[in-house]
Amino acid sequence: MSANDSVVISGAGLWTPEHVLTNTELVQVLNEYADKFNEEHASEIEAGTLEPVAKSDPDFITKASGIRQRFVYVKDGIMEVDRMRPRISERGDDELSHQAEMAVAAARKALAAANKNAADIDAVIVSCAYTQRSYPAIAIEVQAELGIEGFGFDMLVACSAATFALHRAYEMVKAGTARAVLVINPELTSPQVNYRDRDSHFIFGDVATAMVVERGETADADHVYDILGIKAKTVYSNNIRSNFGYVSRAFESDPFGPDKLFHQEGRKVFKEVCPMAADHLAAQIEAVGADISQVRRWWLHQANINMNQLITKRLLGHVGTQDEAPIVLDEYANTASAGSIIAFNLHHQDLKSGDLGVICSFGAGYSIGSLALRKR
Ligand code: CO8
Repeated sequence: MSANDSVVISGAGLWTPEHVLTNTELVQVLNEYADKFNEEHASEIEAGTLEPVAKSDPDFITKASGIRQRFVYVKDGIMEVDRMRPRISERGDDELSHQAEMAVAAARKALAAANKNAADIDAVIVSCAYTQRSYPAIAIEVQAELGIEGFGFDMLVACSAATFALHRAYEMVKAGTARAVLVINPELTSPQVNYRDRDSHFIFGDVATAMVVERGETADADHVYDILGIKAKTVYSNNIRSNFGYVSRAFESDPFGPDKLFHQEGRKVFKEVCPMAADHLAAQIEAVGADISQVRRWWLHQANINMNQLITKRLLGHVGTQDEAPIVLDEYANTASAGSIIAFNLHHQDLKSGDLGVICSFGAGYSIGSLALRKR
């Protein structure tokens, strides 16, 4: 492939919130809530008409997931037993929205890494698990804040939002409908986390990532990756679900009840998604004419360390090392679609010219998205 017809990732950016929430802190507030709730409802629980709130355990969390802490956009409110949700200040229509602020911070870093400015970009895609409103699109607000001409739009594909948006950017640049595209993933997950549910209170963290996709011939950054191939797959599953949406207002049920927050059948997800992801990755490598043993780095989705170990074992015949398949979820937790992009951000500069790497996401939908890359 010559520089003339290649499409590349030429810059990546990562914005990390300043607030850390440890497993111990999360468990402390959940267990305090459980004691309070169970005491207040002792008679119903004893009569068998109400389930007690189950307590959590920091050792379980680390062992079951590999997560040790997460970053949150706003910590205030989460640790209050009578609230247990972030206290995010509502902003006026003429102020930059929270999610756009996160997005802009990551986008500026990606633009700097790609050696590009606003005038070089023709399109902005904001792609993540949730947008804080439906319209105007967050991407258009980001576009205005950065002074970019052209167009922007939002995309939602849960855990695969980042990879699927990179696919669209690749296609736009390849088709010539945009010279360069800014793909941004402001993952503000904490407002959707049920901090009262031990099965899921530890899973998510907040972050924003961004990437610049452009034509090979215009790229002049220090670290440029040719996109050799892209691959996507979706299979409908209810095992990871949130029923929150604009229709919630019209239902008779609580618009913020447990089913309107993130919930999942974690064990089923683990069992079903791991083989799908391993097969997908093998097919992605084969499709670009390479062999698994030639892949220098795997930037995998970051939901659970045991999942990543199982997938790399199946692919490589051994559990991938930190050098082969870096883990970032111990520090960041699951950041929805941004996980594999965080891994890329933190672990790509050491690759040498000609080295192959793969970005891959897997999760809700189910959805799997990958990109095979070669360092220039
Ligand atoms: N403390 C103590 N015990 C616990 C806890 C806890 N916190 N949680 C569960 N237990 C108990 C269970 O109740 C169960 O008890 P019992 O045996 O008596 O029933 C026991 O521990 C074992 O539970 P599990 O079988 O559920 O434990 P696992 O070993 O399977 O670990 C995991 C649970 C970590 C959830 C694991 O199954 C997992 O990671 N699965 C993969 C899930 C996954 O990857 N999901 C993707 C979700 S992300 C995504 O798709 C993006 C969505 C959009 C973003 C949303 C943003 C908010």
